Amino acid sequence: EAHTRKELCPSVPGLQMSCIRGTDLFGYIGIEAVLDQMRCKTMKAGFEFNIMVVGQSGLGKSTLVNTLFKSKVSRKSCAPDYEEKISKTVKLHSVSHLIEEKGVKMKLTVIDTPGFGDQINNDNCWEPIVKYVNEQYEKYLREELHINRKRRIPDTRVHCCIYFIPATGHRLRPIDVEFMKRLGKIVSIVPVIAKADTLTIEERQEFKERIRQDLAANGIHVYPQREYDEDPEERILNNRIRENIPFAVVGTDKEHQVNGNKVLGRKTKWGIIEVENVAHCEFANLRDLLIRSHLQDLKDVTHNIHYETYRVRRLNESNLNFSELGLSAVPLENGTADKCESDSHL
Ligand SMILES: Nc1nc2c(ncn2[C@@H]2O[C@H](COP(=O)(O)OP(=O)(O)OP(=O)(O)O)[C@@H](O)[C@H]2O)c(=O)[nH]1
Ligand SMILES: [Mg+2]
Repeated sequence: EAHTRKELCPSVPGLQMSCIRGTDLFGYIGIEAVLDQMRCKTMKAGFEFNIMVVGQSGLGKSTLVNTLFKSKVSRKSCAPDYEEKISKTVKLHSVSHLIEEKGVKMKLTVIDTPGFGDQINNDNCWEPIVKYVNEQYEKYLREELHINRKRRIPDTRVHCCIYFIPATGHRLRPIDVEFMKRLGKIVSIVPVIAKADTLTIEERQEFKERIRQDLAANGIHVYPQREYDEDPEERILNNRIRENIPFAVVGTDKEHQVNGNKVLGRKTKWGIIEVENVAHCEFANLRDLLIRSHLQDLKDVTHNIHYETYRVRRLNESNLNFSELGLSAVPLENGTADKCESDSHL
């Protein structure tokens, strides 16, 4: 009893709660087994991860996504036909794949945005993208508000948007600023310097520094955002990522022999650029952020911050008038989501 700490529960005023630590217990209870139960459930159900790539044509978007997931999850453009070449608008294209690794199933959806920034006049070329992102929130909101809710609402919300900055070595271009300013408010943006093998190490460092200055000067918030760090430990980890952003990446779909090992790389006349070698480029940092350390956080931020902001705005707008939200199972109007070309490879 002497060890039992009594404190007030901050979330419920007046309620007293005692805190009993492991060392104070008479014996083993087995609470920790809940972790195995969660693991089992996640393994059975699998999870969804939706990633969007944005950037001018030919910056290596498809190659990078294929490199990230070590498979052909995004089709590389091979000599687009004339029709495609002169496409006047940004057309969204989503492809889903079921990837399984050690029994864990992930439904990966890659949303490609061909045509972004490819026109002579790029005014408002972000609009179809903003529209798509919001439509996925709207879809989710409608599902949530249904009286008979699905046990698991299909999640098509964009969990992460990789924005490709061309390796010019100068600064951010107006189109980069305009896009990230708008999209940064509704989705988690991870900017990358595309085809970084075209810059020297000094050029790369200076370019990165200038981009960070431009992001700060224009009030652009990219992932991971400082205000959403949950504790000091996470802040230290995320500060390290923030100091390094944007990652200078290189993509490839070819393997080469280096010292007897097969490595993913780009073969040039003067040597092989190994994409996963941190001495060569920052692809590994990007992969670790998106998949190995922050995948769940990206999903949480999407749900708790971006979707929540949308939800609050929508419900305030409609003043809880559910019929206005179209809850009589009316399909979405003007939805690019529904119109958007969608292949499934499940
Ligand atoms: N030097 C260099 N070339 C790359 C890199 N990544 C891709 N490429 C090459 O760039 C060309 C275009 O790559 P894609 O991945 O099709 O580019 P994309 O951005 O998907 O192009 P669109 O689908 O037309 O928008 C291909 O020839 C790739 O081999 C890279 O990191 N460095
Ligand atoms: Mg492509």
